[in-house]
Amino acid sequence: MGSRLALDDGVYVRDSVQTAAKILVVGHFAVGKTTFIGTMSEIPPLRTEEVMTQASAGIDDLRAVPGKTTTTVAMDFGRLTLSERLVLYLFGTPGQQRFVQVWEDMTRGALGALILVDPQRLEESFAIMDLVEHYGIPYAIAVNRFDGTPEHSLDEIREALDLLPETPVINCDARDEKSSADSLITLVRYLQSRLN
Ligand SMILES: Nc1nc2c(ncn2[C@@H]2O[C@H](COP(=O)(O)OP(=O)(O)O)[C@@H](O)[C@H]2O)c(=O)[nH]1
Ligand SMILES: [Mg+2]
Repeated sequence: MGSRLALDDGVYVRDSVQTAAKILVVGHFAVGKTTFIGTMSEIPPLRTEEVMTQASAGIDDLRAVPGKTTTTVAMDFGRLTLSERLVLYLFGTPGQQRFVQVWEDMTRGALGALILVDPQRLEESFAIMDLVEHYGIPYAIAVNRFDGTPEHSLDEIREALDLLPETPVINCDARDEKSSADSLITLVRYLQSRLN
């Protein structure tokens, strides 16, 4: 009965699932983390956003995103059953420096990270990459191209971010289910290849 329910409404994890992996979805302010987890999660995503306060003045640069009035203070959370046997728990983690304690907690037990980058604001991704590397978490780069963004090739982005040759770099539209799923699959394959 339980498994029938699970397949019917997707609320419960299927009986066949053997592995649950904790994956971080990280990136600088307004790069698309909440959108990505909202697109991918099969359960209603948990969001903790609040109207930006004085604390974020000067840290969250709103000039690049007019109309954005909230910022994620803690995290987004979602779940995705990737195959019969593998379920991913997605944790969207803010990059702002004032959330260092959140990072300490979030990185514990994380298998890998998907780092979302905006090609127009690449320099803002360095601090995030430093944090992920500091915690020793393997990662893939998902290039979230916002409308009107000039085309940079993935090789140009790889060079600008000074990535290792094996680090996966993929295009990703966080609003699109297939595109977002492809980037997660790329990350999971990379993580698996490191285990072999
Ligand atoms: N064009 C485009 N806009 C996006 C994409 N992903 C997110 N957005 C928009 O960018 C803004 C910031 O996204 P959000 O998910 O809140 O960013 P977060 O701060 O990283 O959680 C929102 O208005 C989204 O609708 C994308 O892939 N392409
Ligand atoms: Mg957010």
